Amino acid sequence: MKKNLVRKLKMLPAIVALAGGGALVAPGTAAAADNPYERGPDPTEQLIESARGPFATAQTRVSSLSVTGFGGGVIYYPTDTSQGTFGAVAISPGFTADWTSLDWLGPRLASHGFVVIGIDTITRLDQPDSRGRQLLAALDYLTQRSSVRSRVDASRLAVAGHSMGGGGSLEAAKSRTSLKAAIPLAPWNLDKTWPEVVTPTMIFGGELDTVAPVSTHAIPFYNSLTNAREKAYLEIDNGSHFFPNVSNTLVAKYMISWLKRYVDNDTRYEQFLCPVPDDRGLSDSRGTCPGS
Ligand code: 9J3
Ligand code: ZN
Repeated sequence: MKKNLVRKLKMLPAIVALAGGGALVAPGTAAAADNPYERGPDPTEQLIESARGPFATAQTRVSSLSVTGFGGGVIYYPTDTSQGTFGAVAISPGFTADWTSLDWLGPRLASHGFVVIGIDTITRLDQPDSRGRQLLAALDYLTQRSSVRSRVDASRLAVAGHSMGGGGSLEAAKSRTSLKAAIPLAPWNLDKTWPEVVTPTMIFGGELDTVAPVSTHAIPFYNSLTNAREKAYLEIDNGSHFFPNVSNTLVAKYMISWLKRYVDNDTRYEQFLCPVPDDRGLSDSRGTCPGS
């Protein structure tokens, strides 16, 4: 189910105004260079949709035996040390799953200039509140004790997760308001109301999810984020509960954009987030962009 044309028509006046002339400022030059957290080249749609971003990456396994508060996992990081530190994101899988269920996201996000820690949970049956605490424990491990701690900016951290891990990412943002971004994917939680979250939050739902139906999970969660500084809801057309478990260009391009915009304060990515995305492949999209 689509709803694209209306938005394109709404943008017509802006297109006409641009075509009508006047000097246009080249994007991403002077103002962007003032941002110390900006990493990588001026983005294009092609860049954020491609299988890999501009940074070479490496990965290192974290044994469950070497950590407390979460179940270990895998760290993915840009190998470049010439540009200062990077922001970071911790990602939790869903009920009964482990990190391998989401591991396509590791190199994909890291290659755009983020340190990623994909976690295994202590047990596969851990509930969302526990997954939220484990995401925070993983971020603390990453920034304080891990072998890549010197590569990470501990003041610019984010969380994400699938299903109960997505519910966990809301729990984490609720309890640690300093987080810069949260991205629940097909989130599942018994708590339906998230007014405590102030972190910019982008929720992905699957249109046909029968495990965490958007009507009782993602959409009420989105609606309840009344105090989030920014929020968005993107619904994968025909998506099942398991859309995050295989490489998905829409998930990647908007996760990258949200992390860039709110972890790196990189306004060069605003163009992909506002107006609210209307790609083919989205059955619904909502957000706090002006006019949305
Ligand atoms: O993490 C998930 O996939 C949660 C969905 C689920 O199985 O909830 C029912 C207990
Ligand atoms: Zn609540």
